[in-house]
Amino acid sequence: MVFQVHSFILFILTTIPMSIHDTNQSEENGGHLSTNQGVKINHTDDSLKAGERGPTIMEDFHFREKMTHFDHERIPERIVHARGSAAHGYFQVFDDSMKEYTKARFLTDPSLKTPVFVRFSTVVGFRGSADTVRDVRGFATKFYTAEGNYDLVGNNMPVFFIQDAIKFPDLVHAIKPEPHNEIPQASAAHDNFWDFISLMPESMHMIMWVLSDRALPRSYAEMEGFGVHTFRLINQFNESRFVKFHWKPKAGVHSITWDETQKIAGKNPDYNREQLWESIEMGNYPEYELGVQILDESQEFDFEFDVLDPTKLWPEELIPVKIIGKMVLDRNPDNFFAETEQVAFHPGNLVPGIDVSNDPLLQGRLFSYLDTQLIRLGGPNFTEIHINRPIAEVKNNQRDGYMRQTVNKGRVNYSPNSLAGGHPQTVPEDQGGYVHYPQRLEGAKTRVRSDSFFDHFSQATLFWKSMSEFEKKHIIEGFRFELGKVETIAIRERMIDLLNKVDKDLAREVSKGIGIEYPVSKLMGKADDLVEGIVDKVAEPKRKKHIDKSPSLSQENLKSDLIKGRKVAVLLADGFDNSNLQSIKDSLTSAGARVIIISKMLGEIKSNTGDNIQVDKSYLTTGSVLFDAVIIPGGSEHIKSLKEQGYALNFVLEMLKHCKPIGAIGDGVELLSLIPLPEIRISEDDKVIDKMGIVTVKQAAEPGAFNEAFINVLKKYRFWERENMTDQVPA
Ligand code: HDE
Repeated sequence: MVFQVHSFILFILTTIPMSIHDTNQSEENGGHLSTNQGVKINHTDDSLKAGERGPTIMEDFHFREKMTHFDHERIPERIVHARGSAAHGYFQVFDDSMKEYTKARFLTDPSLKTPVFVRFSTVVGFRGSADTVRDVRGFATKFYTAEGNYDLVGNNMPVFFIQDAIKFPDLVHAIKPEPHNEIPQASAAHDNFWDFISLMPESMHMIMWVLSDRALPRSYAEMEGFGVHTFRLINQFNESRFVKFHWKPKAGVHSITWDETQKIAGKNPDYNREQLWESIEMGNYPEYELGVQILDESQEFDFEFDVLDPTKLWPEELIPVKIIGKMVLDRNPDNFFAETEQVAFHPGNLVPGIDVSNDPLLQGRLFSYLDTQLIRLGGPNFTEIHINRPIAEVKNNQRDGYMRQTVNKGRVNYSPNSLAGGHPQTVPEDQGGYVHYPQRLEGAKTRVRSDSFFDHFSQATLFWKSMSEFEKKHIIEGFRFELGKVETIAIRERMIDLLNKVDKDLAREVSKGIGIEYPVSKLMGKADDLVEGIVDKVAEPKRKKHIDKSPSLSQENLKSDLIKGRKVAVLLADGFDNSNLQSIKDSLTSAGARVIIISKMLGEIKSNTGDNIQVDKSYLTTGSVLFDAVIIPGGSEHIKSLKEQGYALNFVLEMLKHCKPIGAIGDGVELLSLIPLPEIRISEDDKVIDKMGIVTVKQAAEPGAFNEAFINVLKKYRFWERENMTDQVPA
């Protein structure tokens, strides 16, 4: 009996969300065309006119209703994070080990599969901007738990630009397009932003992240997520601990190059949106593990950073991440507007067992999100929109307002009451009522920042020192691009001054690329001259618990060798070797990768055995930047044609430059002779050669060895060492 009751509850918990969310759905198949009043329409292609060639008349209620609805189809886009893409899925903990720390059931009961809706976003660009800009990515998760909705509204970087929410409007004004001409779109590379940053030393740690490859994720499935702030976990004994939340992607953390991001923005501005959509449609579900870093209250002051400072991370080597559960995104939204656009997140959507800390950035967010939804979604009833509706029962005395959906029955809308038997009633804490953690608070009212928040550079330096050589190179190039776009020389100088406080090599290398003299003693203006107290207040780090290098910050250590979903281009012309193609195609597809046939024209092409195969994309409709690797099979006639196709050569050159795997079989190897491959040895016989991700075999008697070598390089993703030798590659 006990078992039956338990499984019945489970059944309810796992089925409720779907049934509640389904109530507003409208299927597209079947039915007749009607007005919003349900009146059937017999003609919708012409408006009602006075005579065949006469003016439209007012009484055309169908025209007016249709046009009025259309005129009001847009709602204000989000002030930040306007460009987003989302997916449904579920979250489940691995075991009940979190019981020691929290009473939140979805974090402690491994039998619960909590439905989630996750929205990924860029921050700066408008709703229609490109996906691949240099930017922070939003990673917001709504957990529809049985105890109410819990939102973890995070980013793909663990820190933030500013320490206090009151600076947020300034930060966003500075980074958005400049107000006089609304240029540039979705880019920080302009004077206003760097003017602000050069006067805001607290942003230096975040700036290092934003200038790193983390700002250029290959896909949403391959980036980490962070709750950023310190939150609290509260257990059943009302003991509080500090916590930071992490999402760890199962597919590893991978990025694309800056050059690719810009080309993709033209070739396919929906790059990340489409990847998310396609991978879910194909059953290749993005998966993440949830991790927590937990600190006892007694450890609050053990570290050189203040745990309340959102410009600081907790190095994983000092405070390990405990992996507690997994999230799988397995269903695409049915309707972009209804779900992705209307979803409303709020860091103050908490459930018993999770509470907030005094982080002054988080405190400000607790006001801002609810406030913004009122204007964005048109009033206080946005929680009734189906994507925002909790699966937990909602009962209170809140009534009316624009677009109210609930029909509250009965006469009582106040509390206390006797006429409704005192209902709805409050719930004691031990029965699930939310009670805020009774933290002791005292202090004089003051607008100051704690001295413990003033070490702005140590963790920026830690980040820099933890990077691999190629990651450092990318950061330097990133700064050269961003600051190179800044026209005001004094701003460039101030930035060099700030970078010098992070690392001298970094400042020197960046200055070389942007025409600023180094060392800083030669600078005309320094950040210190304009920012009061930056030097005296940069307190010597307090040398408490400390590390100089954090391997977990480098993407080099966060790779995964899963090749599921990787896209491999095969360049073909008539006369290609069909056995080469079929053999590598079978190996790649059985390992989960996708093979896409590219040729000059769409339609069919002929193999050397006379078989026709279908072309997936022409050079015109795609580009090398949209693929992870390229293969050139053999076939003398086909190679002769490819050699004469500039598009094909450029495709391979870009692959080379972007450090991606290149494979060539038989005569295919000849195509590589046309491109500069300094120091890269190419096969001249039946031996498979694999050099820096370029896998070749001139005589492919036995294809197995080539296929295996190629899959291995695909697992490695990129061969960054090639970057040092491809400066002369004309792509
Ligand atoms: Fe947000 N942020 N934010 N933010 N934020 C919004 O809320 C805000 C911050 C984040 O996919 C807005 O509904 C303030 C940090 C994400 O719908 C707005 C401050 C982090 C999303 C807002 C911050 C975030 C938002 C705009 C400084 C990472 C997209 C529309 C105190 C932890 C959610 C909206 C989605 C969206 C305010 C800083 C993450 C205006 C005032 C730090 C992922 O309310």
